[in-house]
Amino acid sequence: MTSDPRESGPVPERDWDRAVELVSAAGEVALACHISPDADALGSMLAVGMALRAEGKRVTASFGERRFRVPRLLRFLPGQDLLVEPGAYPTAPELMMTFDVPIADRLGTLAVNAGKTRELVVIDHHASNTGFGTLNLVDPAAAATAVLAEELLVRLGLPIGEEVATCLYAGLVTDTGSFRYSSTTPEAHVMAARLLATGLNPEQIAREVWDRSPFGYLRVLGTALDRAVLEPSTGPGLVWTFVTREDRAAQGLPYDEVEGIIDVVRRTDEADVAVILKEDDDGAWQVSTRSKGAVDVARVCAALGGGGHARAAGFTSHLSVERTMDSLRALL
Ligand SMILES: [Mn+2]
Repeated sequence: MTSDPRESGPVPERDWDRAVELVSAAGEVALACHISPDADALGSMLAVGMALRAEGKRVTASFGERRFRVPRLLRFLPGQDLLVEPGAYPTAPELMMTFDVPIADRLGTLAVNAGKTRELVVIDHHASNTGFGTLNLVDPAAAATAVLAEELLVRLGLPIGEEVATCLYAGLVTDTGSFRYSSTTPEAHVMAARLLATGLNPEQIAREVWDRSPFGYLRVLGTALDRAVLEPSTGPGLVWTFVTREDRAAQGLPYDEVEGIIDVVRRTDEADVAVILKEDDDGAWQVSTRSKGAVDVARVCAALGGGGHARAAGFTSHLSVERTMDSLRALL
């Protein structure tokens, strides 16, 4: 597996042409993004969905989770009336498109539908993408899937208004960490400028995705920080903590509200790698990892059944906290 995006290069022209042909010819399009959607996955999907619907196409959009629920911090995204529960999704759609999904597993229950579609167009920027589509528009050098979603809309000749732009901008701004991560290219800023010109509200988007939480979050954050452990001699330095179901239940905090804790933990100067284990409502541990660059956490997480990017990746563990950390330490 390569982690250097420069080795893969951009999407070939013939693949873009084929995508335009497929989408133009379709009367009905089924869209899907990865389970536990982030702003890039959901935003890219809704942006394309709204633009295609405005063209008169029948559009369905979803993600394959048994407990289908849009995370609270993404509910401001326009176009959510396109969403259907995975049970109401077309069983064998003629044309299906996936957004920000590196492997079919991350489609959750919709992987079954994807297996029955005639054409499966995969739009993604993960270097680890397995190319599970009949057509794969994958560019690991793209700062976000939203970059590729925008390009598709431009190539289709579809207008990008304020609502579509809001969804694309949410994906771009979160996947670049507000234009701070290594994915921040001149192209990313130029794209942001194009989107801002539609009149979208960057202050509102930033507040929704980063700067608000219920009060109970402060308590759970405090508990997680209290528990944080620094292991300077593990690999290039490790800092880690965990949040249990009980921690959240005591504050009435849903799972997706604790996603941002890793951004506090990863500040630690003495550690190159930061890890948080978050117990979900089913009792499984959702493990998020971040690296400052010395360790490719996508490879570490792939070895444990997960995936992601070199500097931000994750996996699911059904072991205890201690045993999960042991298997992680062994790989660091
Ligand atoms: Mn992404």
